Amino acid sequence: MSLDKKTIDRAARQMLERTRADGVKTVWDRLEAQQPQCGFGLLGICCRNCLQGPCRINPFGEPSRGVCGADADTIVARNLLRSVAGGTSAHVDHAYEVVEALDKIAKGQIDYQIQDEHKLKAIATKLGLETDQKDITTLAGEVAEKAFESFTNHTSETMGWLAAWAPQERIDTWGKLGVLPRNADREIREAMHQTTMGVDADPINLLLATVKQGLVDGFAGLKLATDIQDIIFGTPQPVKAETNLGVLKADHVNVVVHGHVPLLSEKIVEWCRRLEEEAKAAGAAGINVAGICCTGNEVLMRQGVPPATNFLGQELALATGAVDLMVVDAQCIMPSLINVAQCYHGEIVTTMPISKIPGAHHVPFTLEEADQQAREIVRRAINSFKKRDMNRVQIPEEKVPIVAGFSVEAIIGALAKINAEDPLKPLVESIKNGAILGAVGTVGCNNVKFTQDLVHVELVKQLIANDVLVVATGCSAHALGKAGLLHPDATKNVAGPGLRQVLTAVGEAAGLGEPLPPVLHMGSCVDNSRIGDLLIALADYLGVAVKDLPVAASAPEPQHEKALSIGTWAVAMGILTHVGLPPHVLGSATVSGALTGQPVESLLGGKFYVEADPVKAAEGLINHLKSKRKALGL
Ligand code: BF8
Ligand code: SF4
Repeated sequence: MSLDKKTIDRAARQMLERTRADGVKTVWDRLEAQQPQCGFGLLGICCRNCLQGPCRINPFGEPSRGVCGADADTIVARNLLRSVAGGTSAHVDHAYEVVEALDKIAKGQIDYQIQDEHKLKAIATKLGLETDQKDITTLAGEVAEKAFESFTNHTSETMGWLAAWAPQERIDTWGKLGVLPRNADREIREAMHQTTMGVDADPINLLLATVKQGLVDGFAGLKLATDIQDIIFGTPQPVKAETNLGVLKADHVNVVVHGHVPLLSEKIVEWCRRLEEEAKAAGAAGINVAGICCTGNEVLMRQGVPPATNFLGQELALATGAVDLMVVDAQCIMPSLINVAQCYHGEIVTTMPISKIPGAHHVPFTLEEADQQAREIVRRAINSFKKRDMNRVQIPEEKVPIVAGFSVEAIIGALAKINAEDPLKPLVESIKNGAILGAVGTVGCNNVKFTQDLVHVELVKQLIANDVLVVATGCSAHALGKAGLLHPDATKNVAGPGLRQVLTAVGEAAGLGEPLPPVLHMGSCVDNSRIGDLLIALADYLGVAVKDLPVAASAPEPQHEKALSIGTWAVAMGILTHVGLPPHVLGSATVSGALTGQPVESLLGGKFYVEADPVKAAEGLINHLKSKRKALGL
């Protein structure tokens, strides 16, 4: 495969030339080695759910049933439900950890603080808790208790975090379909039960259970994690930084945080700052910390830490020979990091009991001893710096300025500078008068089956040129940042005239001296909840349902099960959700037809839309926004 086919990122290309010259294998080589990938797996018609299997369905004839009699529809729907439950469990487990931290803060057991008391009170109020005359730690304990109930309880009532935040119209819709979740643990357990041998064979019933998982993901995963993280670490505000491998510094100790849960990365950032002098004593100019994947987004939003790269660049960061230590928690971490680090330099440190890699150094990170462990990890990085061979350091020059940190609170804050009484009005007016055609959230991963970042970037360029406001999270936000689209210059040079005029007016009113970027970086993948919050607020303001807004979602290069669970939540919210490639469902016309058309669209208002070509996808999304505008009489 030529380098041009592998990535559009120039820094990544430079590193790929290096790994090729050195004979170091990367994710692209391993994809090639996997060819041809199994057709049964791709179509989703392989079942390994019992020991009578594995069973494979012949898509062109016989056998049309597995040993137990399950047909392609059943097998595909079961596999999909398990994948979505996998993604959901990752987000819920993440959320659980931060709730546990809040609970321990309330009990005075750990050295983390509550940074946003205002948000704590707002959330407590929404949950129906009395906030007057309560001290902050008491209230934090009560909020944690409510959050725990959304994970586990012994009633059959609707999950509290959903009941408190979902619009009534949605709750009614989901109620009629019987998909309102009770609590996260029960629903995830039930999905495993429902899909085990000899339980559910009805593909539509299995799809409804998948929708339920999407709701667990959206409310007990994404929303709960974001809410509690904002309470503990602060609600993000716009911040300037730079991105791409050029943020690594040859003369500094380079520490990279990679993974998802900011409980670890925040402490690492803190200790990188505190141990500057030790690094200088070791001959470095200081300590430079950079991020990869979503924990990178978390510390970018709140600490201004520069993101080094996104999912597909993780091995290439090590190939610079300049990363002294990469510390990881969970999710999206390639086991291959060890081999690349062994060839170039750097130590990989794992930190979680559920996420170990042979060859990595393991420091069991706990909330109770977070400071000691973070200090130990940063000291290991300083030691590793001493062993670095400077002759083998090769850092690409690419680094691109970005603006990130657009929480809903930050967006409303900027809009309030135009209209303090009624902050949403300027945005809604701009949508109504057509200056802004609508909004698209681009989210999710890189997938090595695509040229890295290509679909994200080309799709978004088309959208903003056509006056579509884009909000972005996850590895999509990284891709757009590297391409210069998270910067005011892109408003001047790429955005259409209507969008440019609105973003310039808001930027000036907010005293920024420049326009807002045409793509608003809203955070990590769990922060997709921020997009949900914004849409709920907009729909409420307009007195319509979220499904009627001129908006859409897109995961241009999805790879992870989490992208599937997030996409399912978006569709359940009533949003058209574009994916650059379909999940493994094409072996069932019933399942793939339902997801991309009926009955999903008529039942929920949203559906999936599959298109690999970014220009065609942009066209499809723009047509969708126009049809929604028309239906609203705009
Ligand atoms: O949670 S976008 S590749 S890093 S799964 Fe993973 Fe996908 Fe990146 Fe973030 Ni999200
Ligand atoms: Fe085969 Fe049925 Fe067992 Fe699946 S559950 S492996 S289809 S016998």
